[in-house]
Amino acid sequence: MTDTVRTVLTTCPYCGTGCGVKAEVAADGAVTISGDPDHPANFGRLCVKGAALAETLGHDGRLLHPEIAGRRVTWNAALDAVASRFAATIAEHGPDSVALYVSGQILTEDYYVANKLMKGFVGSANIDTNSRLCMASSVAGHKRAFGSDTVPGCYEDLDSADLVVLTGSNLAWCHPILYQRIAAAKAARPAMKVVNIDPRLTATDDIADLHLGLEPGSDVALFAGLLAHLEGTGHRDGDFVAAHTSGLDAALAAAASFADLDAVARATGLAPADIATFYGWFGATEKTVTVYSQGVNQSSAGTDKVNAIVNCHLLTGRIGREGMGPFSVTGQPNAMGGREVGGLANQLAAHLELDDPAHRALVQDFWGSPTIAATPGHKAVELFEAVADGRIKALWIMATNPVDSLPDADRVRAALRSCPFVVVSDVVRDTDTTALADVLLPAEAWGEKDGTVTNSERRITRQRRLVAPAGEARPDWWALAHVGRRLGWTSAFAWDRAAAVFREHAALSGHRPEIVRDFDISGFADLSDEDFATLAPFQWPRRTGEPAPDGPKRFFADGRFFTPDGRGRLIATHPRPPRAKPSPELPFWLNTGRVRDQWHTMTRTGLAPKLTGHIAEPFAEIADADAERLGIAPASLVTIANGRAAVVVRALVTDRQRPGSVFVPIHWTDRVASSARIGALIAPETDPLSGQPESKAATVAVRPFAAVWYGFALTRTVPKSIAADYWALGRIDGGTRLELAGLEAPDDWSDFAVNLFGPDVELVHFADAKAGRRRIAAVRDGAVVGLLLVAPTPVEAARDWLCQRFSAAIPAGEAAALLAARPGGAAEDPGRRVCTCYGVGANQIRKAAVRGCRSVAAIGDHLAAGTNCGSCRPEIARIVAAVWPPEAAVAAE
Ligand SMILES: Nc1nc2c(c(=O)[nH]1)N[C@H]1C(S)=C(S)[C@@H](COP(=O)(O)OP(=O)(O)OC[C@H]3O[C@@H](n4cnc5c(=O)[nH]c(N)nc54)[C@H](O)[C@@H]3O)O[C@H]1N2
Ligand SMILES: Nc1nc2c(c(=O)[nH]1)N[C@H]1C(S)=C(S)[C@@H](COP(=O)(O)OP(=O)(O)OC[C@H]3O[C@@H](n4cnc5c(=O)[nH]c(N)nc54)[C@H](O)[C@@H]3O)O[C@H]1N2
Ligand code: SF4
Ligand SMILES: [Mo]
Repeated sequence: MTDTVRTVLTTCPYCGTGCGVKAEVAADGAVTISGDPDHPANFGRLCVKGAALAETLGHDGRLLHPEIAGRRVTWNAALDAVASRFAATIAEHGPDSVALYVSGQILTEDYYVANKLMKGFVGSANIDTNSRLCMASSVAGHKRAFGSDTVPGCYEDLDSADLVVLTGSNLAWCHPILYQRIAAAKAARPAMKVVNIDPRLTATDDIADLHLGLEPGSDVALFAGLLAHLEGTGHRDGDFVAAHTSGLDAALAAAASFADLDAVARATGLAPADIATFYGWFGATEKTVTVYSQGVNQSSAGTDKVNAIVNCHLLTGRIGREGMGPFSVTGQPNAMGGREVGGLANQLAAHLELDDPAHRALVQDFWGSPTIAATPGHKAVELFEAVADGRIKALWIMATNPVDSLPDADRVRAALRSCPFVVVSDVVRDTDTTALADVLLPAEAWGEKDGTVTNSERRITRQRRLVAPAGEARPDWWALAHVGRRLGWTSAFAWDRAAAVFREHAALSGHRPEIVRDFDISGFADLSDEDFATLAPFQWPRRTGEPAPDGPKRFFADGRFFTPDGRGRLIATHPRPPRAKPSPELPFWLNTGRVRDQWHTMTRTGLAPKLTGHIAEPFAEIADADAERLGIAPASLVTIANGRAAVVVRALVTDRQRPGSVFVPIHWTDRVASSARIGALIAPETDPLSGQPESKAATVAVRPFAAVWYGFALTRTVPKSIAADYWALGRIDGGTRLELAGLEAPDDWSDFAVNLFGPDVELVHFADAKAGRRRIAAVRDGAVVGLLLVAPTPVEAARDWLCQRFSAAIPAGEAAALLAARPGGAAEDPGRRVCTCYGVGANQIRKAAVRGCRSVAAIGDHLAAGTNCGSCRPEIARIVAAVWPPEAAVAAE
């Protein structure tokens, strides 16, 4: 052990929970990560992704210096190129011919500068962000209801609620620390209830008292029915509604057709009894929090879904008080910060409105800018359409990977190919998007960058530097500011440090306070550099002269909203099915989303061997009945296709999926799989108000992928090319793991193996009695550098055991034992990795259960599994439940 020399408090760069991280940096540079025990978002806990952050700090794969057309250049040359091309394009074609496409993963300081540059100086609102794919419907819904984009509540409400309704949220995997907070509250107060509304069963159902597996896209009907029910059963808070809201009659009239449970049942596909249970609990429970995420936002009816939920809280006056309220949980670490600086094409900085002349005058006056954008710019999907048809001729993409994450992703790729000038700022050299850049700008990554982010409960926390920037990486705000200076706006972009940008942002939020807005942190406008360095997490607002509050901040308990008449608005919502409809040609719904241990396009989590063990391949969850009907065997491969594109992924046949739907994760890109970019199958259909794409309800056909051979391989180095129709790779300690398959057998397996392992290896073929099976080892200098197992059906092997063995050097003599693909002698196959923290596999958990561990706690005592970050507890619970009927397990808890 090396002595700890420095402790740095910072924030996790993944989900919007915004957990505080304690990084201990040793004298030799080694970094140890743990949760910050004093951070109010997590009180010391971290999920697996946060806990594995140290594994992502290496420089492997990083973009280390600027490049133009693939050649290394100086920062000066790169910035000159960007500025001169933007200037020339603006001069010739006007300000709207250029655009910025940024991300909820840059810091507030970066975002502030990007927005100032485009809206105040270039004079175009053509700046949009991947938050359009993520939070736009919540923003639009909040604004309709509250007159401002305000999240009313805070995390403490999850501790004290008596009913938590989760809708369109796989909280257990996507916000694990918030999920565990609810689980802990429920364990302490078993009367607390949890309802989970999701078309499929997920890990989140582990704590749910009721699962409502509704028809995709039917949330509006469910919540309109709830509104009618609450009104009809006397749950209206008459005083609150009369004094503080508007729109009641219209909202009730729109909901009237769902006053009858059978009508809701028809619209949602749910059993009337389950709907009645949900409505009954909601009506009877004052302290109710409704948590929602992408199952709500990513819909062509996303804004109506949000307002249908918020309506129920306004009607019952359950908002802004302890333990209650609608709660939009944000996805990215700085989704909220981006909204605060006006990162969306239809917003202005500091929660001011682009279409309000007084607001524009306020911001322009503060910036002292020559111009200010007066009309909204293109929202993400339209923005790339404008790139495709040549209206946008110069585009700067920052901290997002649109070639994978936008709908109609192949068209996005084509649009970027055709765009005359593409700049990409990233931390990683090779992504599906950097491949199309004219100019690449290396950004400081997490652990290097310095500034602030805002989490889902409006808490602003510092991200601090713990290690030196890799190569020539610079802050994103710095690159933007230097282009601003080169465009001639020297003093407006003169900052020399993040603290200076933060001060300006804080000052703008309080400029001309007579124009009242929710977001105001002007109390920090004069923060010194030293105070910025030690700034403790705080919740906004924090107005000038306002003392720090004792407890958490909530909005609207006083009934004052930010609408012109100060009233909260109930909105008439209209159920609308998704734009696509299953047809004989495309009979399945395609639902997309996330897995526990990966983050989006895997550029960072994909680097951590620890995180690839949980799920190592792209997959499609498909209902058993559908699989049987289509002749899809478990663990075989399937093609999922529609008129736009096709992917090939592993079939995960399960009883937790709705028949008629498949779920495919969003994480696998062309960097790590042969064909798994699911964004290419999503239609560019958007919500009319928010512009957010319908990423959860495309239609597809599913058919078996007629593989004649399947393979599993381990290699020391990443293969340069892989001659297989299907492949997916994942990093492991000491190498790479590969899943392979082909529609035809290679002519020569030796050639295939050499292609995979490199020309300088010696191949050892082992005989296999069974037809179609092959076992090949690659040996170099007396050590095994590669293993290949081939079979006519999906390869059965103790994969985790093999990966673990491969992490150390293997003498050539052991190749045969390894190629048996199972531990020999007394050793046992641990099975698929379930607990990432302690490396415990499914077989080990099952065995412990068979031997008498009847609960997650007992498994924890026995194997330690589930006792660190806790992210795997729902999966452990399922394994235990399969061995012990639920009643028996509960009785033993
Ligand atoms: N592990 C991990 N965590 C993450 C991320 C990650 O990449 N990996 N990303 C972060 C980001 S940016 C975001 S935005 C969040 C997203 O967090 P979540 O929104 O929780 O995640 P998703 O998996 O996208 O979708 C949630 C659920 O919506 C359901 N759903 C689909 N259609 C409908 C519908 O019509 N109605 C309802 N009620 N539900 C539906 C899906 O089945 C899915 O289980 O996660 C954040 N956290
Ligand atoms: N079908 C479907 N599509 C979806 C979704 C879905 O559920 N289904 N979800 C949508 C949602 S909610 C989201 S948030 C998006 C996410 O989609 P993306 O934003 O495209 O995904 P990321 O992999 O997070 O991309 C971030 C990129 O920024 C780089 N990066 C990381 N840190 C920095 C930094 O500090 N500076 C710079 N310059 N670069 C950095 C990373 O290496 C990576 O290349 O996907 C959306 N697309
Ligand atoms: S829940 Fe996990 S991913 Fe999200 S902020 Fe906390 S540690 Fe990071
Ligand atoms: Mo997101």
